[in-house]
Amino acid sequence: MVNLKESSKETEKEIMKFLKTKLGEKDYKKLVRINNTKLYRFISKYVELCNPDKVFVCTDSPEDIQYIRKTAVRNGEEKELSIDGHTIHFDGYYDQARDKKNTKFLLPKGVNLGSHINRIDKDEGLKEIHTILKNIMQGNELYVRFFCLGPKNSEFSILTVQLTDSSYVAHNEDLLYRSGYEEFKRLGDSDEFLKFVHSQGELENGVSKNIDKRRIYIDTQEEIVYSVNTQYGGNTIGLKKLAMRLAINRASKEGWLTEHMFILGVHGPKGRITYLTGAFPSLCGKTSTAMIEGETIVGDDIAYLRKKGETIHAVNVEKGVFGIIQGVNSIDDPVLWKTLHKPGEIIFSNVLVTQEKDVYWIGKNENIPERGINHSGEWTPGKKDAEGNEITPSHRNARFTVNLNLLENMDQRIDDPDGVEVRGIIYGGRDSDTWVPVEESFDWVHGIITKGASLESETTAATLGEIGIRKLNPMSNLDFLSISLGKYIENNLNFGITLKNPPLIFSVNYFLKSRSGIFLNDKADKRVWLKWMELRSHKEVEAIKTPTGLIPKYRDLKRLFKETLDKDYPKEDYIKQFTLRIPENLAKIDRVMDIYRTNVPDVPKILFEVLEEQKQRLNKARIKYGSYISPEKFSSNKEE
Ligand code: SPV
Ligand code: MN
Repeated sequence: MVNLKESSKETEKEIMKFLKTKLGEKDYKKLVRINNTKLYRFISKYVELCNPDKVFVCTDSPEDIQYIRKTAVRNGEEKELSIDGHTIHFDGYYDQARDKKNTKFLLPKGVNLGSHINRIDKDEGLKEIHTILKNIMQGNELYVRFFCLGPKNSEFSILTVQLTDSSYVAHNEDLLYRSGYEEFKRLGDSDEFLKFVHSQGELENGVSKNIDKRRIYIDTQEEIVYSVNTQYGGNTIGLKKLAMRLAINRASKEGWLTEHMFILGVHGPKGRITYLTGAFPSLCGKTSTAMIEGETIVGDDIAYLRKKGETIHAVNVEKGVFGIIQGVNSIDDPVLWKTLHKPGEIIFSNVLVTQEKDVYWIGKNENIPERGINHSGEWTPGKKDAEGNEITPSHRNARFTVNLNLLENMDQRIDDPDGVEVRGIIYGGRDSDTWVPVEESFDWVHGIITKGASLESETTAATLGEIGIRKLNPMSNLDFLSISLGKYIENNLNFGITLKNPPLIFSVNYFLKSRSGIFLNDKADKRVWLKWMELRSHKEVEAIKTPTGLIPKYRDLKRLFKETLDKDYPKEDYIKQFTLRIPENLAKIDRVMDIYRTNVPDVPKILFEVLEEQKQRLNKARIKYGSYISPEKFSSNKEE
C-alpha cells in the first residue's frame, strides 16, 4: 500500500504509474492537470485500497458534471420524477439520519476531548476502517470530485477533494458546493485541502446493506474523514457536516469560527440590507428562517466567520440547501414551495413517490396519497415496520437538495469573497416553556454565555435515537465539535471580546407554549422578530431591560406586525409571550451550570460568574414582582 507519508522519487514514479493504469489515459490526464503530489498520493492510496473497477475524475466542465447526474439515474441511485430535473433517492430504512453513535474522532491514545465527543484510538480506528474499505468498491465506479468550501478566491475558503462510489453523493455535492477543480489547479503542490473517502458499501435493493458496519471516522490531524456503509447525506456528503468538523478544528488553530449558522439578509428601512446569522439545532426552524419571505438568503446551514478590522464577516460555506421537507407548505413557505414545483435540478430524498411520479411529504398541504413508494418500499397508509411502528408517508428527516440559484430570494452577495458584515447573531432552540420569543443580550459575553452556550433543545428526527428530550446544545454546534467544548466556548468569547462594535447577540424561541400547551406564536411571527433585530442592530428602536436581557417594546412590535404581516397585535398576546418566567429560567440556569460543572472541566470560569449574576437578577425580580412578571413591570427600565 502507498504510504501517505512517503516522498521518495521512486515512490512518486510508482504512484504515477499506478494512477495511469488504474485511471486510464483520459482521467489520468485530467488529474495531472492539477500539479499536486499530495493529492496524487491520497488518491492512489484509496484507489488501491478500495479497488474500484473504474475511476472518474470530475473537472468543473459541464460535460463531466452532466456525466455524474446521468450516472445517478442510470445506475438507479436516483430516479426521475414527473417534473423536469427532479429526482428521488432513497436511503435505507435504518439509515435515515446522522449516526452519532458511530461517528468518532480518531485520536492518539490518551487524548480525550471531553465526554460529549465520541472517540476511538487512532491506530485501532484506522485499522478498522481500512479493513472495511479494502476492495469495497470492487465492481463499482469511484468518482473523484473537487470543491471549494466558501466563495472562490477568498481568504475564508477551503479546498476539498471527495472520493465516493455514490453518484448520488457526488451529484448532491454538485448542487451544494462550488466547484474546485480550477481552484486546485491554482493551489500548487500544497497539502492545504480536506479529504473525504466515502463508500456506500455493498448494496441490497439499492441501499447500504451492512449498516452494522456503518462508520464515520474523522482524522483531524491528517484532515481526512472516512464514511462507509451509509448513504444518508448527513453521514456521506463529506463537505457538509464532516468537513465542518475538520473546519472547526482548523478555525480554532487559526483564530476564526466555523458555525452551524444560516446567513440572512434582512431588509430594513430605505432599502438597507442587514446581515444576521442564526444557529439553531437541526429541525428547529433554521432553514425556514433563512428562506423567509421578504428577506434574502446567503446560506442556511454552515458559516465561516472571520474578523475584518472592527467587524465580523461571514461567508456561506455552501451554495445550496439540503433542507428538511417536512412541513413545507404553500402558505408558510411560498418561495420554497414555488421552487419545489417548477422544473430545475432538485434531488428529493425519502419522500413518498406516487404512481404519477409526484412527491408527497408530511405537512404538504395536499391529500395524503393512497399508495406510493417510500423509504420502506411499497407504502399504503397504516403500514407498519418490523418493530410494529407505523410508517409515515415520508420520513420526518426527508430532505430536498437544491442550488440556491433556483430560489428567487437568493442574496446578491452570496459569492462575495469578503463575505458579508454580521450585525447580529441569533441563537434559537426548541424550548416550550422558558425563553421569550425574542431577546437581545446585554453584551457579547452575556450573549455567548446566557444564549449561545446555554442553548437547550428537544431532540429531533435529524439524528438517530429518541425524540423530544431536552438537551444542552451549545451554539447548536455540539454534534460537530472537534475540539473540547470548553475551548470552543473560550474561542467564541475571545472572538468578539476585543471588537469595538461586535454583532448584537439575540435569542429567539419559536416554540414557546402557554401553560395549557398551546403555541403562543404563529410561524409567520418570526418575520417580525427579524425586523426588530434589524432595527436594534442600527439602534433605531428602544428596548426594555429585564433580568435576562433586552426585550421589544409593545408599540414597536405592534407597528412591525402591522407593517410586516398586516396583522393586529393585541397587547394580551405581547404580555403572554414576553412574560418573564422566573422558575423556568432559574431551573434552566441550574441545569446548564450543572452540566458545565460536571462534564466540562475546561470551561472558562466566567461562564459560572455570568450565569450566577443572571440568577441573582432573577431572584431579586422574583422578590419584587413574583414568579411570572409581565413585561409592563419592566417597561420603565429603558435601554437605548
Ligand atoms: C442537520 O441535521 O443539521 C443538517 C442536515 O443540516 S445533516 O447534513 O444531516 O447534518
Ligand atoms: Mn445543519
